[in-house]
Amino acid sequence: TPENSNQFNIADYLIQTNQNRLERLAYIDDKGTLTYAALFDKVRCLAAVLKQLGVHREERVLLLMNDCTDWPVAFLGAIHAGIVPVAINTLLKPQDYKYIIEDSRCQAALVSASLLPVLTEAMSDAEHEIKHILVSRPQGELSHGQLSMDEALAAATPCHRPCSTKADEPAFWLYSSGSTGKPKGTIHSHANPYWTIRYYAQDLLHLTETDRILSAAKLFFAYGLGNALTFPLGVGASVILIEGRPTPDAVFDAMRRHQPTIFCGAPTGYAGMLAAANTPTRDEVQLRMCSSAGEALPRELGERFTAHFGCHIIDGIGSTEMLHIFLSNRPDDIHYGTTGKPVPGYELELRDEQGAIVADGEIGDLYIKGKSAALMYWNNREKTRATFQGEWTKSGDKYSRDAEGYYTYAGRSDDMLKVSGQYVSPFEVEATLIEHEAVLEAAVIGVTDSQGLVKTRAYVVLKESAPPADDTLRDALKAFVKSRLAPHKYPRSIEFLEELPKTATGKIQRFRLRELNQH
Ligand code: 3SK
Repeated sequence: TPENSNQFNIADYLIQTNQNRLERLAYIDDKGTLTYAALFDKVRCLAAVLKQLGVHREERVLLLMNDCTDWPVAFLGAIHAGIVPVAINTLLKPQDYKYIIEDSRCQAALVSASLLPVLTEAMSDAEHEIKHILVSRPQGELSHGQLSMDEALAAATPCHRPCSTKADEPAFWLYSSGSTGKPKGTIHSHANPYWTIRYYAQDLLHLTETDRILSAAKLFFAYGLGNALTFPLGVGASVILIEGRPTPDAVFDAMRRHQPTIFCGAPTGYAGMLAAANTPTRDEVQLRMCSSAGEALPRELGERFTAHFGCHIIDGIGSTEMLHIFLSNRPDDIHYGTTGKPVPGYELELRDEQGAIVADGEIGDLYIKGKSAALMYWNNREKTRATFQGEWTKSGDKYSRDAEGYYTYAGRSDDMLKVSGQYVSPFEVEATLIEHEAVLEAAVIGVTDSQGLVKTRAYVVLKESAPPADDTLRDALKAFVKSRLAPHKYPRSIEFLEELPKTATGKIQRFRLRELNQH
């Protein structure tokens, strides 16, 4: 392990950890199941396929795949060979993929058949060539340069020797978005998942091999990657994967069919589950515990969920930069409305603008010290320095701590909004809205709804030539944003104004817009 050796390969570690569980079920997806033995055989074959294609240690491969059993095969197979998977969001637009292809300079791509068209469009425009494409679950004929992942695995001789990587060597990347600029390739080492398994999955959640885990958060999110890959494999548990959108119906269907003991989601998803018409009763499911992250869990929502299902939601906060959760409630110490206390293994500080530690009850910027911090952002020294400050990582969140040591969320220190568990940059949405022919100016803020959850609201000033300011135009503007940005970024409500409140120097006064929503 990274505790006693500098040589460490996280894929090999997960394989060795489960040698006495080879006949147990590792994954269940919409199409079938994989035992641990079958998973590891495919991982070793995938490592062989990539090497055979000429991909070398330390080179990147794009992983653009819906949640299915091929995802952990691709991720761990690459890592086993010392090749670095770049796991990316499946809901982005061609221009986003073009940027990531050029930024990461990946040599190969592992892609779901349904995502091939968007990837192909991005590739046709990109100034870097992806040489090989492995298609998961192809439908019909493949083009030149594309291989069926299944066929390639079937033809391969498994590679039994893992690449002898170092604990601190880059193992995989995730992309992290900020309020300005392009998403940042966040580089994680082989050791990082080991620490999150130990500190959070084992010591805090007490996951065991008897658990069956269902995560609404997809595997390409850091939250989902821990929930549905490194944690379960770290303890020998089983995972249920949903390939499509994790709507309440899809989640309930998976719960009724496969009876997870642990469910991981975000607050907006929990609110949707409780509001649904067909919410299962507590006796129809076998949940023993749930986890929440992505946005603060309102107290009332946590209490209502527990009253219905009879189990707790363990609310915590993590980040792509820290890989997983570093501040959390504990199964035996739930304080709904707070994010709990630091996960043992992590140290937290709340600092004022001069860097001094704030007193209890005061709001400060959250800094984290812990072993799972990313190595750096790729090709971005300025943002690397601003975020990874020696042993401390700046989270970008504001918190206060009470006298008993419980932390309460107080918003972001940048302008980012967290909506349905995902980041939204108000500037990106504003820049897109003003590309619409009817829009003169736009300002986007977060508004808290009746359940305590943040939704984006756009304030729009129309051009004189614009059509009437009505619901038809509102729908058209929402559709316009959805057509250009990832779907979670569209404004949930739009208000029309004669002008935006501005300072004498022309800066939009967002606080005045926020005041419009304080009743
Ligand atoms: O959103 C979070 O709180 C989170 C949790 C775990 C891993 C990554 C993130 C962003």
